[in-house]
Amino acid sequence: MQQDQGQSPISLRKQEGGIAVLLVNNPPVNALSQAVRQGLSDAVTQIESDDDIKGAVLHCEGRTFIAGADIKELGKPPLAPFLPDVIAALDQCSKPLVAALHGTALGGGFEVAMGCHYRVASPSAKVGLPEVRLGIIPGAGGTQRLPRLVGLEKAADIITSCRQVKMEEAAKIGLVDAVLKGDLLKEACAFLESKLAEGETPLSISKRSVPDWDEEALSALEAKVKKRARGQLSPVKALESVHNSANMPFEEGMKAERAMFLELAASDQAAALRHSFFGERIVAKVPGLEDVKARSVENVAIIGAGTMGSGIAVAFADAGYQLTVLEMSREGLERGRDRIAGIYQGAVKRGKMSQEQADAKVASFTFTTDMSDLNNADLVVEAVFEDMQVKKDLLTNLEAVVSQDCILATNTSYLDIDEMASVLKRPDNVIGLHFFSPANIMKLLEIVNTDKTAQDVLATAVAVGKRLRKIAVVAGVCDGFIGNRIWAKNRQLLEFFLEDGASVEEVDKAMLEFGFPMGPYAVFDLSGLDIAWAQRKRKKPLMDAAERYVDIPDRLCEMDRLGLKAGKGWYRYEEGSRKPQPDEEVAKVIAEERERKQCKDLHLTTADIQDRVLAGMINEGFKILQEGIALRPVDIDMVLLNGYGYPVWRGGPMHEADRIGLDRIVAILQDMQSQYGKGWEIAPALKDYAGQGKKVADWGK
Ligand code: 3H9
Repeated sequence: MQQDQGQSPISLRKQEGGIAVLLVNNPPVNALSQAVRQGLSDAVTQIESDDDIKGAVLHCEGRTFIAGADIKELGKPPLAPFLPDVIAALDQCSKPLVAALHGTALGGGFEVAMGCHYRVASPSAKVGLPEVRLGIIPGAGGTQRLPRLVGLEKAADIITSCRQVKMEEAAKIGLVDAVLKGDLLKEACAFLESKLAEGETPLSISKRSVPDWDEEALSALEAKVKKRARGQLSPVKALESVHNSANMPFEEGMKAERAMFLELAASDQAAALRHSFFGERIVAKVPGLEDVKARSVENVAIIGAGTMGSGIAVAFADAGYQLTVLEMSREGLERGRDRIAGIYQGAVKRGKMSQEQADAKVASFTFTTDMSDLNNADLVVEAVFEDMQVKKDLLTNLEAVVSQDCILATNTSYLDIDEMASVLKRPDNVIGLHFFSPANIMKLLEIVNTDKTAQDVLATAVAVGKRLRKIAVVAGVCDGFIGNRIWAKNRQLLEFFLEDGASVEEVDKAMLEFGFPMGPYAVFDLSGLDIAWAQRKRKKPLMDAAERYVDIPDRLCEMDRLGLKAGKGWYRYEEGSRKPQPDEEVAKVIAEERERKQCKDLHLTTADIQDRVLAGMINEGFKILQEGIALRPVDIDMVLLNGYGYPVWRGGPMHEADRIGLDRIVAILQDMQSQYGKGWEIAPALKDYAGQGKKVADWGK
């Protein structure tokens, strides 16, 4: 018997034996929209009042169990019925309810499951409470029920890490009561039948008490979470709410959780994190490619097995592609193979794979020095030395060997790919795939679309980016594309600060307080100062003589201060230590340069430094948009968040521009322009937008 409730995404179907199936159908991920909440609420009333129903199984159509609240509704005034009340109704239902989980039961979805008396799941299901990642805390009992189910420490870990727990662990720690193979719905009904036959319904989780916990382990976890939060509020608030579960009666803990949830949901941080959530998905949708068919890619070749090439090769292999790695010499190839084996060895050490799996992975690669071995490649990524002629020669040789349809990708981080492709017969097969180091770990991939790149080549790159599970952002050709172009400008600014009176440590402190994981000068030391030095040498002759140039980094390089690897750079490092220590020698070079150039001390405060960094990025962002290098403002944000350590809870510079107001950004930039001169002109589009009272969010509308 079927009792559909009109257009509701919820239906209730009664089966033989008094079992009802409560079905959710709200594609794509069964999010808890108002209609779903209303439907669930009505269904529980019906289950309660219908004497024929002895218990019910809650199941979802489609690829997943409920994946949480509808994120589009968060930040707006909540609409009744509220989720905590709906879950309270499940929790208090006098008839046993079984949540049958498949796919990803996340956030409000898992909170709904914890409102049921039993949770059963298919073996591939995953559960979790990832709300912290959206700048909120679980707001429908997650912080109160989970500790009662698995204890304070595990609850704090699951909630603050946002991780998805697989069934092996979930069953072990009691997140689910049974993992069921075969047809989930059928098995879940059989499970309920057997429980009904036993005649006992367990206490709902809200009625249970929090198990004893290890105070020391909990404090250690809390300290780690607070340190990692770096200015983000939600993890810290989540800990507080989890703690409440042990110190307050359930109802009181729920009230405190709701208050925190509502406050956080309306915060700037949550708005920024929602921007990031949707931004990651928007960048994957490239306008104009809707009807373009991607080419098929299975065989991938990587040329050059240095640090970058090896990381790229592993990224592809981990996504299931068939890999060939080419090096020019046998020695180079051996070193490359060792590097790749080393990456997998690291995974073995971290317990991510067994030795056998690592060995099998390495054995699955073809290593060669013979270019003709690339004749069956669908895609070749070159990661050789950053030199235009070297790359042109390589691509020309390559084109003669590979098939007509083979895509030729370059991993260059700043060279002109239009020029690179100009020597080829089929420049339309060329595209940039700019990975970030370590390429098998970093989320960002810039896909660089040249003037001649064929549409289906671009569509293929986007599809490959998705399969690699990267945040793949399409960019146009210019020096540094999106990310490195903004970063190069920012680097200039960081150097100006030194001439204008700030110390290396003050600049780093300001950026740490902004929320970057490390100070930029400490990062420069970590990656080595020589690459940027080589680039400055390349660019200096092309620079307008009127542009301000800071000689301090060149002087440090000339003094062999090449960063951590040399034991000294912007900081000095004790033997065997990676901890940056301020160095008098650097302070002396800075003082000499200030003296030589007669620089005025601008007495920049931490806030001045932060404002200028942000305004500088926004200005360059507008220039990039005007030139069509980035498709949309959100693409710029996704590059900075995923490749440059920009704090995700800020949402990215273009998002922040609207929070701060373009008028204020223009005012900061006017000061900067008057002090820095040439090269620091305000982007015309930014001026226009500020003048017309428009927002970045209006771009393209
Ligand atoms: C919460 O639950 C708060 C409660 O504690 C308290 C409330 C009072 N809402 O990622 P995909 C869309 S907070 C709205 O490409 P996948 C997504 O935008 C929530 N939309 O698929 C995309 O749309 P489009 C806690 C959502 O298979 C489409 O669905 N939950 C939501 O790679 C497909 O998504 C979470 O944080 C949503 N909740 O991954 C889970 N989820 O096609 C967030 C997805 O137009 N979601 N969409 O671009 C995820 O982590 C992944 O989407 C998931 C599927 C793993 C589920």
